[in-house]
Amino acid sequence: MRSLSLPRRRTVLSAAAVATTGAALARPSAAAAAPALDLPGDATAAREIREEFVHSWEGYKRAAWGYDEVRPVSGGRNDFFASGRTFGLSIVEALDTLWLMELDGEVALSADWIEEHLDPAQDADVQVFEAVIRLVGGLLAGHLCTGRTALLDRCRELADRLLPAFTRSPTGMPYRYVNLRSGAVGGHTSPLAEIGSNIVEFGLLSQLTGDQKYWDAAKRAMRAVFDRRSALGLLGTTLDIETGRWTDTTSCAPNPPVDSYYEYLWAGAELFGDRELGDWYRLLTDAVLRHQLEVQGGYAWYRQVDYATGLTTGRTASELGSFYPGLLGKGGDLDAALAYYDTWSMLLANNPVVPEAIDYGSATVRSARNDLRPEYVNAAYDLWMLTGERRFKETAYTYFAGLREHLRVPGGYTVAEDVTASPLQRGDLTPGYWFAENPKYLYLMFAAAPRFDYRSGLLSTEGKVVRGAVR
Ligand code: DMJ
Repeated sequence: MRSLSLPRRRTVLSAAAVATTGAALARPSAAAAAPALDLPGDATAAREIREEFVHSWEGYKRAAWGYDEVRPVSGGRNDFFASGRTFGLSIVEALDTLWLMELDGEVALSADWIEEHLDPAQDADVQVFEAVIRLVGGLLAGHLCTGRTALLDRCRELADRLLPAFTRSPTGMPYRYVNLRSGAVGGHTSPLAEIGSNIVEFGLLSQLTGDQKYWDAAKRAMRAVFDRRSALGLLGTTLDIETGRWTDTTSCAPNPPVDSYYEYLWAGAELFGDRELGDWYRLLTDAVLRHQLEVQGGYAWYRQVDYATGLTTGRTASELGSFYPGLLGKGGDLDAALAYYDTWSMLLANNPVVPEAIDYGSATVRSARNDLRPEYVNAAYDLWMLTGERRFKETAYTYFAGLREHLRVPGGYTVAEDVTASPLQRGDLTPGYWFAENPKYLYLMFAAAPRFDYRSGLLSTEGKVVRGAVR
């Protein structure tokens, strides 16, 4: 196990944080996250980010057009959902990013491909969660951005084929897999993110079609999870969706595989004005802050605890959990948000490309991979949208520069197998979410994008524009 240098900093009590959490939080400071490089002007940064997006997009088009994902080093392709099947995932993921960046020829090419080739009735067992946030969300965003009704029609057909996962479940919590052709369902042990990250996409679909069934299915699943909280107000990690019993009672928020359940409580309340979802978010978040937040070395972390006792079971921090500062900020816990953002900025300052998971208790690396993930820069975008503070642009640009230096290859951008090796060991995949997320958050921060309403704009967990497209 590789060790990790986690610098300490002086702990300063934050009255607000102590009042709500009982923990001693370091007061967030711009100095703690000071970047090592100069920030170019906004227009220059936006141009650079757009160029890098186009570089990866052209790499995908050259080697893997029409397939789900590109392997940018070997020039190979990856089927994301099912072997031998394609949904053109990267095209669907990229569509609204292309539109925001005003790459209109590419928008037309992509939307045409989707209308002509994307088959939502394939004989494929797809993972419901991934299909909802990536494909349903991508088609919805594509429709909202371009106005093309065929994208909405395709989206509705796909959602109808996913619905048996919800309607055949005795608890309303969805099965993990559904066959798009036969409607056969499978996978009854499911983590919270997969059960409860549907309401943004399904709620929008209900609004756009006037058919309540999508919203009802998503809300019922979210309620079923909330109803199973412990007396402490904590949730576990996985449930048997047939019996309704917990199969893992560890509260691992804000890490995967529960992360976006919490995100969609807030987003559902925000997007649809659903007060119940907002109340659930508040109650569950208060419990996470009270029982899981701790300070080590002057930095804020979230330990894993048993949901019934609150006793510590682990001290892993996953890169996927670095979205949490953004959610905390949007939910009104700005002190806690800034403190956790500082933690991740410190990790970034010490590792130009951060590892996938660490154990902050033992200061060791749990997974040395980097999957080209967007969560840290998603938080930077959220906190910049909330506060307008320049330091979020600075740290976001530091993140961008690290990726450009280490993960850029002639065929686009790639994941890393080992960020602790010297030199860093690259892998061979551009994940579909890259086209939906990392460059979009960065671009929106620097570009003053005319097609995005910065006052009302809202992005899904997969970075899709679900509100604020200006046509
Ligand atoms: C994306 O698919 C989404 O952001 C999801 O919510 C979890 N993370 C991946 C990318 O890391």
